[in-house]
Amino acid sequence: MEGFTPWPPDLEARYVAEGYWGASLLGDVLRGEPAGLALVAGDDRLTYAELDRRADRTAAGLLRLGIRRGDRVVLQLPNTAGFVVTFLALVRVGAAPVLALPAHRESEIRYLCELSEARAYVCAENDGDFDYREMARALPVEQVIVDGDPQEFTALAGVDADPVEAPRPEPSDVGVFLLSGGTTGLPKLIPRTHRDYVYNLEASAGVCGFGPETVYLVVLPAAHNFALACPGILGVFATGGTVVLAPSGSPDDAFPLIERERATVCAVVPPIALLWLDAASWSGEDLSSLELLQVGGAKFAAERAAEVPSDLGCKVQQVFGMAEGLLNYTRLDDPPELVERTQGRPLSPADEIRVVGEDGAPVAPGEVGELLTRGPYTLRGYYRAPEHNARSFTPDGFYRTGDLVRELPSGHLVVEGREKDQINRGGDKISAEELENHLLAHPAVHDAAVVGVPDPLMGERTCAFLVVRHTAPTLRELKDFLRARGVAAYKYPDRVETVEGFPRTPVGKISKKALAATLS
Ligand code: OOB
Repeated sequence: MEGFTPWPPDLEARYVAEGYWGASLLGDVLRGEPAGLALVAGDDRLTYAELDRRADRTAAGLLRLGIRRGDRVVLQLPNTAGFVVTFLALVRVGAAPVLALPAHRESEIRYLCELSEARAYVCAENDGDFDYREMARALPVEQVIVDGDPQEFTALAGVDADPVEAPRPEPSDVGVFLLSGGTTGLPKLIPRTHRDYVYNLEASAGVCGFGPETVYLVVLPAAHNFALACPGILGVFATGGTVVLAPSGSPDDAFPLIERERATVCAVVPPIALLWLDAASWSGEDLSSLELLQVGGAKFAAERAAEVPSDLGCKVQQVFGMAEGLLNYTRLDDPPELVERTQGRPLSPADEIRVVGEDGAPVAPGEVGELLTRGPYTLRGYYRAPEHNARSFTPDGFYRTGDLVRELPSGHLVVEGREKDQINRGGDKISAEELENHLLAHPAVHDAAVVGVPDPLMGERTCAFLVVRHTAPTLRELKDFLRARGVAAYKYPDRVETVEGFPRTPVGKISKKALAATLS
């Protein structure tokens, strides 16, 4: 595929020879007993046989609509059976889903459609007051498929036909596009091949002990890498367990489902883990089925991690991952100090890790430096982004994560901070530059600098420092302005501060450290 950077031939040969890359495709991950329960979503309860059949019929329906191997389709659905079925159908056809989050709005979705030259856009009817179909009218795609009342578009329920023989994708094809958290003006697309993503989810399922008895509750958006494949929904399917979809991570939604379905595992971001730790003491639900709480996406404090076994009655696992690839997990048999105080160690023996200083040379063992990595499931380049790739990778193909870490003798990593210009708001990533560009479009804004400020629940919240032309816009006005521009709500600033000018570093760059320091 044009715009995709493959692994060099020597590494490809090695990953195949050593068994990291096999011949399985993402569409073949349904490995449970045909009569076993695969998916619980709202009132839907689908066995493996039923889910398999629905995915096949939807795949045939997509083919009939003219969607083919090698196409891209922007997929934006909440945690519903429709998401799971459509994802499986697309990867079976070999049309790569571009996994948008339900929170994304026109600014993000239009860009994804344009960059990927998507053949189709799949959405729900609405998200609260927001009508996806109205947005879809303005999108540059030939076809819009709606899970629900389609209005003038195509209903997902009608994308249905008798299964037909069709060309299958190759394991080396791009199977799915994930979104990067973003550090530049626009988010990037991460191409994941069938074989690298299958390895990602199968190896993860092994490390996390998933099997036919696993009942996995999904509270994060299913389109997020963590919930999808670490080991996630696909890791459950590959090992024969049951996936239960929840609409959100709030204890009101999640706890009754844990009790009713006897959920054994769940993946959460730290703010959800904190809510659960609080709610467990007063909630009436029976959470005794829970065996493992995976926490990742942002740093989880050691003190809180230590409370999980006593307060929630299950093991905790820290997960330091990224859509770009590399996953670090604390292991189920790691001693408590490692589980509580580290963010895990790499999933694969073939993951290569370097911790480097500003000069690019490795730091002394145990010192803090930037984490660089390459391996059998870490991208070699963002999709159609040559200039950005030149900066994001070393000449020998290591991805520059922008994360500052310390490596322990055991190989476990401790995340110490970040070099990239990004805010991590409770696991949601916000590119400072992207938000600054939106703010600069406001007529009263002369200059903008966006920084993260520490927050006990979210880890960080977003503060926009503005140099204004005349009257300063209020936070309310800024949010309305961003909403009108079609920006996802999680990117709205939490706080706005007006300043005369920005502090600068010796080389003349805005000093975001100094700006952030003015708040404390
Ligand atoms: C996950 O993926 P992304 O792509 O949304 O974000 C990746 C970035 C990392 O580079 C790091 O800055 C941060 O999120 N991060 C963590 C962390 N897990 C991710 N920072 C500190 N501690 C952690 N445990 O966030 C993601 C993907 C797969 C599994 C889990 C998380």
